[in-house]
Amino acid sequence: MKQVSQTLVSGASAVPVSADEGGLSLYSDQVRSWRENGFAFVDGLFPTDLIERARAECMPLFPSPGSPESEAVTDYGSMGVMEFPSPSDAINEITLHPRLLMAISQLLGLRIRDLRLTQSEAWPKYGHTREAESPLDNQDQRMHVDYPNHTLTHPADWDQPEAVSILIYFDSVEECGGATEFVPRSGADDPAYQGPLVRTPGMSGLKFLNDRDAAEAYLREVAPEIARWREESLYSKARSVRYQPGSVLFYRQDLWHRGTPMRAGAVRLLHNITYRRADCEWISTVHQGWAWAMYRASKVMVRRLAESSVDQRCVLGFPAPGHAYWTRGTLDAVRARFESWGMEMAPYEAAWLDGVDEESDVKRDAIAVNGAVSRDDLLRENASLREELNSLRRDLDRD
Ligand SMILES: O=C(O)CCC(=O)C(=O)O
Ligand SMILES: [Fe+2]
Repeated sequence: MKQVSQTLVSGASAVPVSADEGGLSLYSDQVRSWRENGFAFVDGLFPTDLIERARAECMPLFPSPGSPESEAVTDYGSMGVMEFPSPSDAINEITLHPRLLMAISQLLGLRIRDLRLTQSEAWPKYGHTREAESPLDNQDQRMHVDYPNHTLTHPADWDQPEAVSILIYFDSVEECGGATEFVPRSGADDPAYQGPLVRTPGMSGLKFLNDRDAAEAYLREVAPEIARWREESLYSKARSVRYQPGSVLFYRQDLWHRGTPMRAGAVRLLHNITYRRADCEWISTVHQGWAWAMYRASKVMVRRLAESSVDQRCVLGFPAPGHAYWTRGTLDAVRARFESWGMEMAPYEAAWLDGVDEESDVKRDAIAVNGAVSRDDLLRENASLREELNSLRRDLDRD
């Protein structure tokens, strides 16, 4: 069978910072590719030195490739070390980078302040010299979708995307191997994407297995139809990313994809990020929650929050200027908490003053209540008109 999976997709350049594109990050064909085919693979979104800095800050905190400690790493993740807010300033900067936020805002068609961060973790994947010993090994992943451990529900209809999943690479595929594979959605009739997306290990009564060979052998035994469909509609349609330092794969929680084996002795740093729509509360925050880090001696979270822009704070759940949370009391209290860290309260003050000048909340409430009263009146009037009509009909019948 022809393995289309060998097709490497190269990154298409993001909108350069200097270009006069109204501050956008992605071109419209990249947005269209994400919305229709489920992915956009982009280079040049971040400054090169930021990517280099992130790698340099992260790698000393992880086992070196080839070491016995690295051989023992067989699963996803950084064991909490590089979750947001992480000890790497560059990783935190990438997580909240204005160019990234703009790209996500374009993909979801929402204002940046209507996005929420739910995941940010950088982690190393090591190429091992030995074969996978466990069916849970992460080296050669089974084809999967990410939603089952991100949302309490199932992704909404394809045209109503709720979240953007992101992989950022810091190395090159030539050096490391381990190109992520994904299955582009070819249209509304693509057999790979006829929902519900439950024909995968860990779902609908199937055992959870991570390793591709183990997972597919198990499916061939207990659910041969599913195994056949996965072979024909997923694996044989997969494409791989020709990643370079700074490449970004924008995908979705309902896009089929998988990690593939690394070159023995190599290490690849990957940064997973997820943003959701603010109103999709069923998509959980994967980590501890941002406030939990406030007590760390490094003050990494306090500093990050104080120095962030209004939009960056919003994506962490901090109330936007004009939000009902802000009162004279909360403005003063939040200022007292963060003033020595340099938090700029002017935008919140200004919006609050504007709100006080315009119609007050009390007045707005009164209008809403009056609206409801007149709706009731209309219903009553309708009922009495109906009654009148019926009585006229009765009179006519009698005549
Ligand atoms: O390792 C990879 O290339 C893909 C990782 C992945 O699928 C995931 O983190 O959900
Ligand atoms: Fe995944």
